[in-house]
Formats: sequence, structure tokens, C-alpha cells
Amino acid sequence: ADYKTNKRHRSSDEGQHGAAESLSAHRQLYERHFPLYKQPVEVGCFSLDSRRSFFNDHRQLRYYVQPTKSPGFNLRDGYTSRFVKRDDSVKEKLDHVLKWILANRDKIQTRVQPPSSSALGVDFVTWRGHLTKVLTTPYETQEGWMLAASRFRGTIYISEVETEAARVNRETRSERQEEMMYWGYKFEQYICADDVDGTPDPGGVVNTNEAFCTVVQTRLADHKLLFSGEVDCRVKDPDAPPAPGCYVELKTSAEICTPKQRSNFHRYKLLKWWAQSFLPGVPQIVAGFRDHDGIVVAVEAFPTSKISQLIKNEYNCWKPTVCMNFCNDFLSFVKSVVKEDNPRLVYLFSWDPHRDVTYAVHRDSQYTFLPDWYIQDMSS
Ligand code: 0WD
Ligand code: CA
Repeated sequence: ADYKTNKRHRSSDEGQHGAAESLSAHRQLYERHFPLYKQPVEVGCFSLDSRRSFFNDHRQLRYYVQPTKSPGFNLRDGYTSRFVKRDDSVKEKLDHVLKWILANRDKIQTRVQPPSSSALGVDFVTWRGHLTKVLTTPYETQEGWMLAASRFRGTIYISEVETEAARVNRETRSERQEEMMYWGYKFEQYICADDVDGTPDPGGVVNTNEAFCTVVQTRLADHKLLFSGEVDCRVKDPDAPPAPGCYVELKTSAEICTPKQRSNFHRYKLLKWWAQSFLPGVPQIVAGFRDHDGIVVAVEAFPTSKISQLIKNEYNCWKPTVCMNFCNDFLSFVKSVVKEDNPRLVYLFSWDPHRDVTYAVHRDSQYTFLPDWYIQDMSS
């Protein structure tokens, strides 16, 4: 691989190919006016069943059933006995999103395409979770990331590569951590009904293979985006706004007992919650606050649009505009670097806390992620 090393991202530092070598993540550089972010539009959805099979429909969509203010849900119930855990050593990369694209090509090939433009009519295809990591980068001090990018028929596909540190974390989780990962899914089961006229079934099996994903299209400044994100449930009201406006994101968090805990919640957790739900236009976040024994002692709703006001009292807190401007500049950086249209060529972008974003180029390597079935079908 050709390693490009730390050089500041400034037009004067651009090399002979017109692309900068690296991108700074310093938050001060991104305190500009809020960039244009078009209201995300749902263009489709898909479901993954208990065996992780793909279906081009909403069969796994669940319905929100409002709990009481202090429901006392026991999140430990059913751990081990009624729990089927997805194998997270299996890397699915963009495969499910690509399956959705093949099944719905007509829905995204918008109107007349000029011959020079991309075949899909979007600049980027990725998972929402990957964009969440980009948005929170200027404030992240713990975990780095690696994002692989390939250009194919004018569209840039972005797929995460697990860092060495993340792999070590995943392989050395304590029994307590393993159980606490279950708690979030158990909370969903207490709140979600399978049918619009149904009630939640806390006696059922929690299977983390099952998922309902929305696919949205939007634009950040001059970047046309298509991405998919997992959605926990929707409100039952049939007169609710159309998706994604009817979706609800569910979260669990440790109960807040001290001012320090409240400050940390605002500074770190609400940043991640805001970024994740703002991206696809999910308006409501419902949080279950649990004690050390996994009992939900309080439930609180956080409207996504109110979060940035909520945090303004924190000294030196995060700002949505910094997140969005950094994402805009990162996508411009990727566009300037990922020039060769070749699905077997991967530009691997890496970032570690207190460092710049850098990249390396890999041809026909372990990082190639666009599968032959996708390339063949798209070329026919
Ligand atoms: O291969 C990978 N490295 C990843 C795959 C990383 C992230 C996601 N995925 C895939 C999975 O197929 C999953 O079904 O993405 C889907 C979810 O995508 P997303 O919405 O873009 O991911 P994100 O916003 O990070 O997570 C949304 C929810 C999580 O809920 P909470 O409330 O904890 O944020 O998706 C679940 C989790 O419930 N989730 C995952 N499910 C399966 N595989 C994964 C994962 N790797 N990460 C989060
Ligand atoms: Ca969730």
C-alpha cells in the first residue's frame, strides 16, 4: 500500500493530483454556519429475519407502546435462557444495503440522468452508523475508525473496517459487558409490539439477528447521500407523519444520580444519540434509565430537535454545526481522493483520536468489499 502521511488539509498543501493528503478533525476548524442538510426522505426499507435473511419489505417493523414513567422493567430477565445473539464476528459489510439497491434500482434512478453522472444518481452509499462515527469525530477521544471507500459507476461506497482495538474489545468483553449489551434489546422487547393492534411480549425470545432498516436519501451541501439505518419501531397512529417522521429510537442508559453524571450524559451520550437520529430524520428518542441491577427506574423522551438546546448549558459542549461541517468536509475529501472508478480498488481512510484523517490505497486486497454479485448485476 502507498501510505499518505500527515500533511495539513489546506489548499496550499494539495499535491499534484489536486487532493489533500489528510484532513484535520480539530473542532475549531468547523465552527461555521450550519450546512444545508435536506430533510431525509425514505425511499424504501428492508427486514432481516431471525436467521439474518434479507426481505425487501417491512415485516420486522414493530410498533411503539408507551410505557409508564417508572415501569420497573427487569432487563436481566431472559438473558441466556431466552436470548439468541447475532454472531458479531461475521462482517456483513454493505451487503444488505446492496441487496436493497439491486431490488429497487428503479426507485433511485431519478428521472433523466445526464450521461456523465453516476448511474445511481447518488454520490455516496453507506450505513447510517458509519456516518454517525464521522459526525462525532471532532469530539471523540476514545475510539478511532477505519472506513473503506470504492468508486463504482460514479458512486462512492463506504464500508467500515473493524480496527484492531475494536476487535480486541469485542474478543475480550467481560461477562458483565456481554449481559449489558443484552439489556438494550430487552428494553426494546418491553416496549415494542409486533402488530399495530398488539401488545409487547416480554416472555418471548430476544433474537438480535432480527432487524428493520429504513433506506433514506438526502443531501449534505453538494453530497447526495443514500444510506440505511436500523429503526426500532414506529408510532401506531396511522395519521402520524410518513416515515421517517413516525419512527422512534429506543435507548437505555445508566440512571443519573449526580451532577457529574448528568454532565457526562449531556456531553457524550446525547451527542451520539443526536447524531444517530438526526441523520435519518428520526424525530423521537425514548430512553430507559436503569439502575445497576438492570431495573428501568425512569423513562424519558428526547425529541431529536430539542437535544441541541438541552446541552447549551454545558461549558464547552459539542455543537451540531461542527459535526455537520466536519462530515461535509470529510465527504469532499473522500471525493477528491477516490478518483479511480474501480470496485476492486479500496481507499482506506483511518482516523485515531488527536490525529488527522489519513488514507492508504489497496488494490485487490482483503479490503475489497463490493461483491461480484453486485458488480455483475449492476453491469447488466
Ligand atoms: O459490519 C459492521 N461493522 C456494521 C454493521 C456496523 C454497524 C452496523 N452494521 C449493520 C448491521 O447489519 C445492522 O443490522 O448495520 C445495521 C444497523 O446499521 P446502523 O443503523 O447503520 O447502525 P447503528 O446506527 O450503529 O446502530 C443501530 C442499531 C443499534 O442500536 P443502538 O440503539 O444500540 O444504537 O443497530 C444495532 C443496534 O441495535 N447494531 C447492530 N446490529 C447488527 N450488527 C450493529 C451491528 N454491527 N451495530 C449496531
Ligand atoms: Ca436503539
